[in-house]
Amino acid sequence: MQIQPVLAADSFSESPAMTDVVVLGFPRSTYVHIVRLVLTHKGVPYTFRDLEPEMGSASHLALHPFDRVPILQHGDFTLYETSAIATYVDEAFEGPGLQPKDVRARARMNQWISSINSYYYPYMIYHVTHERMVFPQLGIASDEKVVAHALPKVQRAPEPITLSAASSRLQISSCCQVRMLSG
Ligand SMILES: N[C@@H](CCC(=O)N[C@@H](CS)C(=O)NCC(=O)O)C(=O)O
Repeated sequence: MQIQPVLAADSFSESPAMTDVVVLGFPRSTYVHIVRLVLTHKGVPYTFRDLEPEMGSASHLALHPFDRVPILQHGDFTLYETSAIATYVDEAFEGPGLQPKDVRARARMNQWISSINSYYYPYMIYHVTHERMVFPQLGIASDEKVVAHALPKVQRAPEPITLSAASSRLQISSCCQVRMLSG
């Protein structure tokens, strides 16, 4: 099954003269989707720059020393880490508030985001999705032992996360986004 990006690479892009917000990443990335969804929901126009050909290069590492995406540039301000970017976009721009005003609801949101990043994402993506979806697409043999080790860790999620190898990236994306928008 071919997974399409939630947003096309050039959707909502504007000419650089019209916006000083740039999202750098590659179109399939779950975390890049989250940043783009947040910007879209806030009504902030942005330019998307595909960093895939530059991943790991000196120019990429100068922007993100941990060799990841997304990266947000807003004028002369550069920021990485999806959660920090989402919070920044919410607080730096007009538009609908994305975070609960209630302090406990906001804490719960951050608990969920941190849990996804720390406990679920590595197993769901690196162990399940890569083995079942990415490796076969690249012609690399997948290892079901890795999947079998990861699934129980994913399934102990306190709220139901329906996991299928084909859609796990999108589900994680929507999980984080739903949490950001809740409350
Ligand atoms: N903690 C980072 C994680 C970002 C991340 O893992 N991004 C993936 C794409 S979804 C990436 O850059 N992968 C490149 C690689 O692993 O080489 C964040 O929240 O932004």
